[in-house]
Amino acid sequence: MGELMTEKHVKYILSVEKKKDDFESVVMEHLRVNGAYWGLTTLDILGKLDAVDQDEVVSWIMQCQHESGGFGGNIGHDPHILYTLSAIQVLALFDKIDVLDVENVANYIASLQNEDGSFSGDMWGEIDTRFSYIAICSLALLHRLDKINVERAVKYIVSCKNLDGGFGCTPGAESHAGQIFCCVGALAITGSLHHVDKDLLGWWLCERQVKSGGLNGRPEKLPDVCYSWWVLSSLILIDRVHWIDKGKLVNFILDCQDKENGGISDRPDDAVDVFHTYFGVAGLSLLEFPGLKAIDPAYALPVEVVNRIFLGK
Ligand code: GRG
Repeated sequence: MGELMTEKHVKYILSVEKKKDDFESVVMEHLRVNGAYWGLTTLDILGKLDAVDQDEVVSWIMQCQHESGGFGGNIGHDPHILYTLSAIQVLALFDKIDVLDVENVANYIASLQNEDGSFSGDMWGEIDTRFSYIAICSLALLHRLDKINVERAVKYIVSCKNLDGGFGCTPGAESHAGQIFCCVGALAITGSLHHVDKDLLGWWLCERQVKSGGLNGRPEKLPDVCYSWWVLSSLILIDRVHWIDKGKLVNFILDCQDKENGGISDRPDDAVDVFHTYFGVAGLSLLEFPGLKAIDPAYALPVEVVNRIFLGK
């Protein structure tokens, strides 16, 4: 088995946090709350979350909240459900969900549910099963699933199921591994996995593994480290992860490391970024790579954080 450059990845994540005006930082400006979730969860899985100043992070996250209860991607940005989940997840990492006005946040999320059970991402109304997952995951973490109509939310997700066993972003849309994670994750959280044809979906998902050992997101596409998360977590949730070659996938992820400066890229020899570093490390955690904390495949948070929230330990 190859080596995971843990110290270098920690250094890389910490250096990205400090840079404010290089190209990547400017491009990431509106996604900063998502970036915080990716970077901090990576540090936690690597056992290095204490390398950051938690009070500083929590105070900044809270400044990204809008009076509606939702969070923007950065201070002064409009709220969106995408950043709201990341903000809750970051607070969960630090065991700080109690700084939230939970009622206000839960009301914001519930206000985005539509008549047919689907969710919009924000006030402008785009609908996508990503937002269904985010609403369900966020409200579950806040213990406020009772704020929405779960039955209709599940019915909408099931209406996005395709003949190949996969799921798309809206009814009739092509199956895509990212959307499959969202739909399977939401069905798992709501105890509704009986709606999934596990053998059919498992077959589609394990077909995502290509010769190099990496996974793609749909047929005929290139492999990308991020699908190590979207595909693997789904396979684990439907109990079919033994259908792929885990060793080959581990090697593919390790080959995507920048062994000198840290960070992980989408494919070997490409430029690294925080998104792929997170999904590479999270994928290795799902593959039970030695030395990493376990991550929960439905909540995308370390298992110990999920246990603290749901089991109080
Ligand atoms: C908490 C982990 C977590 C997620 C929150 C935002 C979200 C919920 C889920 C996103 C799911 C998704 C759609 C992932 C796919 C991301 C991606 C790499 C899209 C690229 O799509 P294409 O079509 O790429 O550009 P391909 O690989 O098909 O060529």
